[in-house]
Parts: sequence; structure tokens; C-alpha cells
Amino acid sequence: MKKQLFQLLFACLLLCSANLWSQVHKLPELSYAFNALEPHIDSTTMNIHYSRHHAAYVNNLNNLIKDTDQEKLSLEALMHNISKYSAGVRNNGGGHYNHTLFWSILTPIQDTKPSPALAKAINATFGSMDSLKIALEKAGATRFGSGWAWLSVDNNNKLFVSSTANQDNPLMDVVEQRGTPILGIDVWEHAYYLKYQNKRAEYLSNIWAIINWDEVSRRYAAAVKTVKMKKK
Ligand code: MN3
Repeated sequence: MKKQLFQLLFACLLLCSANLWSQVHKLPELSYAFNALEPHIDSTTMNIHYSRHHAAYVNNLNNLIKDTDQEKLSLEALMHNISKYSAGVRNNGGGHYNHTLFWSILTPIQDTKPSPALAKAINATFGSMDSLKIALEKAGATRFGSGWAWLSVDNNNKLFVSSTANQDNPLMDVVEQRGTPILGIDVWEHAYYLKYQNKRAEYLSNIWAIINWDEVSRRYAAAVKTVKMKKK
């Protein structure tokens, strides 16, 4: 009896791990609790946004690329050549990439600041941090329907602000202004509607209190490095 139980357990373990391995893309772990960003983003919104919306993008993407060559590509590689793939891969792959970035650039820690290099670049491009915030809030507020507002690094290492529709992002070869996004703000209604209803501008002005500038700075340094390596 004991032996049979052990065999059953072993079979279950094998099945479970095989199932996990077959998932090419995975929902990333959140580094904070659902209620950690309150009052700026409420717990229910975080829970639904992460556990249902983001999880659905990951599951859909895995199903769409199953047994195709796209399974062998990194998420970034998919984004760079997104025009080659289906609308489903564009929407769900973009959804997975965008939300993974979004969770990482939010934090309950109040006192993060841009690195000296990023602060210098922000001042050089926008004049001041306040001007950058105005530009990003405008990009988010004027995006009609669903989409994202971005701060990115272009091929010449310059910062720029843009917005994209739906789940597109600046990595994709289908968008007007391409670059490496280092900060992205979700302006889909699912990101703010429970707390802010139709007041997207209020959501945008409140989000600055929970931006993780350490992570945005890390992404800036990595993006600048990538641009330099490409030029060699
Ligand atoms: Mn979203």
C-alpha cells in the first residue's frame, strides 16, 4: 500500500513538472503584496490585473506558440519581429512583456530616485523631472481607448516619450517610434477603473508616488549598454 502511494506521488510529480516545463512563458512573481501600492492602486485592481489579465496573456501566448518555432524565441526577440507573427501573438506577447515591465517599475518604497546618469539624461531631454512627468501624463491621457505611455531609449541613446495602442510597445517593429522601454504606464481601463472610474488623469498624476526609479535606472543603464554594443 505504501509502495503504491509512493508510486502515485512520483507519477504526480513527473506530470506536474512536465506541465511546468511545457510553459515557455511564465507569470513573473510580484515583489510586493496586492495591497502594497494602496492608496494609489487598490488591492482588488492589482489582484484582478495580475491574476486574471496578465495570467491570461501568458496562457494565451503559450497556447498560440505551442509546437511552433516561436517557442524557441525569447519574448524580446518575438517583440522585435512582431510583424511576422499573428495578431494573437502581438496582443498576448505584448500583454505579457508590458505587464512584466509594469510590475517591475512599481514599488511601495517611497524614496527611490533616478540614478545620476538617468537624472542627467532626463534634464538634458526634457528640461526637468516635472516636464518629463507632464509629457508622460499627456501621452497617457491622450491615448484614445486602450494602450500604454512609455519612456524609452532610442538608437542614439536619447530618451523619448511615446504612446502605443492596445498591447503594442516600443520594441515592436510595427510602431512609429522604436526603442527600448524603461518605464511604461498601463492606461487600459482595467488598470484604474475600480478606483478612479473615468478619471484617467488622476490615476496618472498619482502613479508617480509608486514609481520604482531604481528599476527604471537599472533598465536605463542596460538599454544604453545595449545600444552601445549594437553600434560596435
Ligand atoms: Mn493591463
